[in-house]
Amino acid sequence: MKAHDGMYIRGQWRPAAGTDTIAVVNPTDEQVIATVPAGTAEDVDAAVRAARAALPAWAATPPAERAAAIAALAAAMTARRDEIAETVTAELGSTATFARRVQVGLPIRVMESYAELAATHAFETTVGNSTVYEEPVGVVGAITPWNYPLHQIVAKVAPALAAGCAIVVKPAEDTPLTAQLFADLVHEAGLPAGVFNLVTGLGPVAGQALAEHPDVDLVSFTGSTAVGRRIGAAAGAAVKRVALELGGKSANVVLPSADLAKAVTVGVANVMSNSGQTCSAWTRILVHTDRYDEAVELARAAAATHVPGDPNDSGSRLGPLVNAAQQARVRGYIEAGIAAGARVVAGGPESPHDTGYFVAPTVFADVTPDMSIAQEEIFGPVVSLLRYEDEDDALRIANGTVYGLAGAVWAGDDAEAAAFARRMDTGQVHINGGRFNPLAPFGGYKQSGVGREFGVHGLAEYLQTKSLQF
Ligand code: TXE
Repeated sequence: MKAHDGMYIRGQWRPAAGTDTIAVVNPTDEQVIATVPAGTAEDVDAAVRAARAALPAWAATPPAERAAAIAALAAAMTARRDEIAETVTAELGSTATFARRVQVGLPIRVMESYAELAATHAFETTVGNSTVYEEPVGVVGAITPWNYPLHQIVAKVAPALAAGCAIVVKPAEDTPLTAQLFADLVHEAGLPAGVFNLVTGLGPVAGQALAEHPDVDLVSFTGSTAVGRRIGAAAGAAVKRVALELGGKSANVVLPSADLAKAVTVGVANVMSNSGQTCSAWTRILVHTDRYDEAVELARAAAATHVPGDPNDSGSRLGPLVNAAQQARVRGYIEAGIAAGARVVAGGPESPHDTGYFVAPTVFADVTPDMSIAQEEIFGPVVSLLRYEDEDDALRIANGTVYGLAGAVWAGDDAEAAAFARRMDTGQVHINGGRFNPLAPFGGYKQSGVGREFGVHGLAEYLQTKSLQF
C-alpha cells in the first residue's frame, strides 16, 4: 500500500531523523503491506517546534475562519471516504461495511460538528464585572490507539483546531497508514503549515518523547490504562494539562421489564462490532436470574450470526484482531474464563481460521463478578452473561469494577431505565438502545480516564480561561 517515508511537519513531508522503520501488517493475511519511519525524539522535537511556531497566528485566527478550515477538512474526508475505509480495513481488519459506516462515517460527523461549534461557541462571555476569554491551551501532543485509527485522531484534532491549538499527533504503530492519509487531507484542505503535524513511531520512543516534551502544553492520550497512568504521572510532575481516555468494562443492564431479545441481540452485536476492540463495548450483560437461561440462548444465537471471515467479503461480520499479540491476549482471557469455571456457550479459544488473527465470537455464561473476564478489559469478541437477584444487586455488579466508561440499560420504558442509569458510576449510558451522539460528552469515571471528548465538553479540554475584572 501507498505510504509516505517521512514525517508531516510544518506543512510538508520531510525525511525522518533516524533510519528505523515500522512494518505495517494486514491482520487478515498476515502480510506486510507497507513500512513507515519510526520517529525519534528528534522528529518529535521538530514537530513540536513547528506547532509552537504556528500557534500564535492560528490562535489569533477568528473562530469563523477556523470553522471554515475545519469544514474544508471534513469535506476532504468525505471526498476520500472509500479510500480511507479501505486503508482502515487493510491495516486494522474492520469489516468493509463497518469501516465505511463507523470508522469513517463517525469522524466525518465529529469533524463537521466542530466546524459548527467553532463558528457558534462563545469564546468571550461576561460574568458580572468580568469578561471571560476562552483561549487555546497551546501546543497539544496527541497519542492515539489503533482501534479507530481515524476517529481517535479526529476526536483530538477537531476540538484542538476549533479551540485554536496547534497539534502534534503520534498515531499507533499498528495503524499509521490511515494517519498518513489524514495528514494528506489536512494538506489538501489547506490548513496553515505547522498547525497539524504527524510523527509516526513506537510508543516508548516517539510517544514517550511527545508526552514528556517540555514545550507541549496538553497531552491528550487514548489507550491502555497502564500507559495512561504513566502519562498522567509525568504530566502531574510537570504540572501540565492531561486528558486520558482509557479502558472500560461496561455493563449492559437488562431490567426485568425490558424486551430481552432486543437487549441481548443488540448487546451482543455491540461487543462483536470491530471485533470487540472498542473501549466503550458493553462486555458484561446483566440479566435477572428468572430470565437468565433464556438470555443465554438468545446470546448464543446472536453470536452465531457474527460470522468471522475476510473483512472484504460481504458475508463476513467479524474481522480479525489487530495483531498477534492482541489475539494471544484475548485467547488467554478465554482460557482464564474457562479455568475459573465460566461456561462457553459459543466460540472458545480456538481460532476459526488458520491465517489471520481471528478469534471466534465467544459467549460466556455462569460468569461471576470476581472472575478476570468480568473485571478486566479483554478487547476482543467476548461477551459475559452475569445474573442478578434484584436491582440493588444489578447496580452493585454494574459498578463493581475499576472502570466507568460507558454502559447500557434496557427497561419497559425510558424513564425506568434512565433512573437506573443515573445510579451507575459511568460516563455515558445508552437508554433502550439510544444512538451514539457525537455532540454528547464521552469519557470515564474512575480509572476509565480524565476529561471528556466530543461536543462542547470536548472543546473545553483544549481551552483555558482568562478573566479580566472591570
Ligand atoms: O495500548 P497502548 P496497546 C487497551 C486494550 C488493549 C490494551 C493494549 O485493553 O488490549 O490497551 O493495547 C502509545 N509513552 N486499549 O498495547 O500501548 C502507543 O504507541 C507514550 C484501550 O496497543 O496504550 C499507541 O499510540 N505513548 C484503548 C498508544 O499509546 C505510548 C485503545 C496506545 O497504545 C507509550 C487501545 C509510552 N510509554 C488499547 N507506550 C481505548 N481506550 O480505546 C505506548 N504508547
